[in-house]
Amino acid sequence: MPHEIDLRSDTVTKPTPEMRRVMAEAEVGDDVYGEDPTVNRLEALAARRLGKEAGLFVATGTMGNQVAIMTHTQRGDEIIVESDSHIFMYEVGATAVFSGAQIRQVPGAGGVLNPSGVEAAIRENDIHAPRTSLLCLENTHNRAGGTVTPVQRMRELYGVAKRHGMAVHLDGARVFNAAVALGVDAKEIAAWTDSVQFCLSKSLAAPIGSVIVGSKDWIDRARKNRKMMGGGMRQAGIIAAAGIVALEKMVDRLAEDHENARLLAENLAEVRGLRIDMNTVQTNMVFVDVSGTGMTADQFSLAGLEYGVKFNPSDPMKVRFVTHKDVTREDVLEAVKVVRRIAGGRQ
Ligand code: TLP
Repeated sequence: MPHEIDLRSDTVTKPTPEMRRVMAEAEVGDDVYGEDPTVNRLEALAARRLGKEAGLFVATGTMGNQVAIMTHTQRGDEIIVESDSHIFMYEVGATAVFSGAQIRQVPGAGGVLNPSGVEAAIRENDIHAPRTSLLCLENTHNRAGGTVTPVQRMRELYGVAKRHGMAVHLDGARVFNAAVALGVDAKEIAAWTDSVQFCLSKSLAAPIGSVIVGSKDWIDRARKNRKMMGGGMRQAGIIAAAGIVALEKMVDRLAEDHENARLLAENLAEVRGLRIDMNTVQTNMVFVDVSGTGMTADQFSLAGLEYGVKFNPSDPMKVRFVTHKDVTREDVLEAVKVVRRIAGGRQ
């Protein structure tokens, strides 16, 4: 039986041996008292890497985004997000529950928002209108295909938000993928935001956790909101230790995942019945329209499972493949063979 090839998400990455070792040996304390030296080290490192004053370790990307939204908004505010953003699509309506804010969806092109589209959605100062207080960006953009918003566009969007007195939060679950794809330091992306959430547990392969970064004052307030959400963890240095390795050792290798995604996309694009928008293949994701095979995305994914190749349906007719550190070039070529076999089955 060949080994399983898991392309469902980069969230499936296993911690490296070094991560496990530093977890076992981590110096810890009670983080609610601010006394966990390893958490403090991770938060300071994360802030430095993103060019912000302070950081806050949170359990998940969802928690990071929601603590950030809550810290930026008041109840009844409106926030602008890209129509297909993770915050809107996949966070279980949390913005309504925790922040009492309503979401205004603005469509982007390939996940990239247009400054004039954002500006048009900002509410007038009218007695009937909610206050538009926050713009949320997503870089890389998951549902658009792992697409990248260039630094110049981040800057333009930030300019629009600032002209209207709004804050900018970046859902940077995969901001280091964006930085590697753009060939820039992640700081250059983060410069055009007030806060960033990034995940340690996705392409950077840590087992748990995200960090939010921002100004010192903003992080102080976010820390209180995290506590309210039940996210005040105690000897969290055990997991923060792996996060430090993730930031120090796992960023530079992301280019390899991007090459593997490109290789996968180029090969799958040749398979009859499959359609891929190659323009969207910019980082570690490949979205494939399977409608030409006569199968639904669910059926297609189930067929993959039978051959030990896992990938997720993302839409009724689309499947998503994500490359990551536990998938080699050989695995990618093996997955191509399997997918070709499945696609051929109904022709
Ligand atoms: N994304 C997951 C699923 O929830 C879809 C995945 O497999 O890609 N922002 C972005 C852009 C994300 O892609 C995700 C997770 C999150 C936030 C949330 O992170 P977690 O899962 O840690 O809450």
